[in-house]
Amino acid sequence: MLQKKWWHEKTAYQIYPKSFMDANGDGVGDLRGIIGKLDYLKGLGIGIVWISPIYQSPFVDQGYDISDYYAIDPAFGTMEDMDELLAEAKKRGISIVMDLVVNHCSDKHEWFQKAMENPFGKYGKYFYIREGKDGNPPCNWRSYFGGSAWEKVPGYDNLFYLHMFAKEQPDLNWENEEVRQEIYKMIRWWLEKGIAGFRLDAIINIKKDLRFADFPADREDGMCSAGVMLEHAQGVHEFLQEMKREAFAPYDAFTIGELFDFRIEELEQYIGAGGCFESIFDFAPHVLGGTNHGWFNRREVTPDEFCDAIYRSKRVSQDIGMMANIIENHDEPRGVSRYLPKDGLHDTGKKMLAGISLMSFGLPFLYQGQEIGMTNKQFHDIAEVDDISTHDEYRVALSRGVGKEEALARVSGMSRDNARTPMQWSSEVHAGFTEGKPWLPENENYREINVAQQEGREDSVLSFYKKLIALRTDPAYTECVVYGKQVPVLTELSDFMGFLREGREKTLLVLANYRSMEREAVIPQKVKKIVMDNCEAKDTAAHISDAKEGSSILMKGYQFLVLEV
Ligand code: TEU
Repeated sequence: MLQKKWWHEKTAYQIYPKSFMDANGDGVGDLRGIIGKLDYLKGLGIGIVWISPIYQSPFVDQGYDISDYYAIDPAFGTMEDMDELLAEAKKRGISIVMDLVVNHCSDKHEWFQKAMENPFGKYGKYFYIREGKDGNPPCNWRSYFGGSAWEKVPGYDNLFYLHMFAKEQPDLNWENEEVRQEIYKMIRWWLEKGIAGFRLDAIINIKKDLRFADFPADREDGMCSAGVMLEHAQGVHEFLQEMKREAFAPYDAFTIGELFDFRIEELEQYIGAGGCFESIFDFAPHVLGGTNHGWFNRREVTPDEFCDAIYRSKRVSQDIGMMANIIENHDEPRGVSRYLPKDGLHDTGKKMLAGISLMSFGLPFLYQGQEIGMTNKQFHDIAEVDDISTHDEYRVALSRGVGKEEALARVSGMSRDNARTPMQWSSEVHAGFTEGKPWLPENENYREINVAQQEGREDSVLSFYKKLIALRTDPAYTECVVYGKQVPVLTELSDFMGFLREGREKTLLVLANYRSMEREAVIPQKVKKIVMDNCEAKDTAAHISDAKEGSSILMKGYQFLVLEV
């Protein structure tokens, strides 16, 4: 039995601030834009908002390269705007979560600037600076964004600093007590201000394998992926527990870790009672189909794989803690474009996917635009892409002999820019996002897919999300939807997802037909009531609401049902 937490019953929402709402017409989203949309978020039923980085940044990696942790970047507004946002959110019962990017900072951060002036002084020890091998990097680790994870210290022939991401994102040396204390001080400063907590960026990376030694190469470039190094890094929990003790616990902060490459046997240490975080994102479906070679040779994910990944991760996690369910975020393609077969990419299919995500055990975490069913963007030329990671993956594809057009097609599907196009508020110019020129062009389909067009329409994707979210706080269902055990049923059916949510007093049966074909499903327990139906199938409602144990119901293509049994 999980210990209850204040956030368990909430629904969370991620804002990518550059692309959410632009209030001053400069083409970049801002804090005043967010303030103006708080009523919208409240109307949706959102209780927690995570905002991707809004700190001062040169934007080499869109704000994940921070040059001052105590300043708001002018592109987003001022500290006064931030204070107002916190106050206005509070009035509406919305908790604000910030992004904590402390594996690395920006090369424009004062610490790094001073470290480059004197790599052997105090600030040199804030980073990982090592001797190379005759002018070559100290070891063969590949950075996440391509190329060596080591870059030469300017002015030295054989001295390098470590950057697991871009070379403009030098890794902070967590082994240095002084660095850790600086970070904890900064965390406390923000919590003092009244934010509810943090999303912890790439946090597993803070512990390195301190031998800084080569591993077997996994690509023709002779380098090894960062994940290989992380498998050998020992002791991340000591850092994480210390950070919890010194920074988060005194404020009872909400913390949600972004973890890839962690050992599942250690889940308890992350989110169990006494774990270092409150929650972590469930990326089980997102890592499917990946290889060591890059995006260009990723495989498409089948509905069965998608469903199995969810079952598996719930089986392992639900007695330990609550993970956050996502179908997309600012690093991932749009979930509907990725997890729905082509013939399912319509409102019914989108509602089914929403239902699977929100009715599974976990904290629902929506990404801006997901609630209206925003889709991937069509890229016509690599020059239209902003994302640093997509450019690297494109180069990797070319280097493996893939032609230009084909390379673009292959990396487009995974591009992080799919999720970063402006939020589609209306069918007005630039989707109602800005009166200026958007920093990244909007998706061409904004006239068909936008908030204004869906608000107040009973059958819209947006309305379906609202109903799903409301179910979580409906006194009749909350215990069952939030805490009920998730038990798979009808697992013998392919392209089908069926599970029970067994609450103390109520049980819900969730069924999703992941195909365009009609098909039969055998009802394991007598149906008492239809709670949700994405087809609003009045013609068939009677045969479903009366279904007895062991009887079959006919489900339409991509139909999604929540039945009280
Ligand atoms: O992402 C961490 C991370 O591991 C990603 O690089 C991930 O592997 C990749 O995006 C999958 O496509 C975080 C942030 O979410 C991301 O936006 C940043 O670029 C990165 O950290 C560096 O801060």
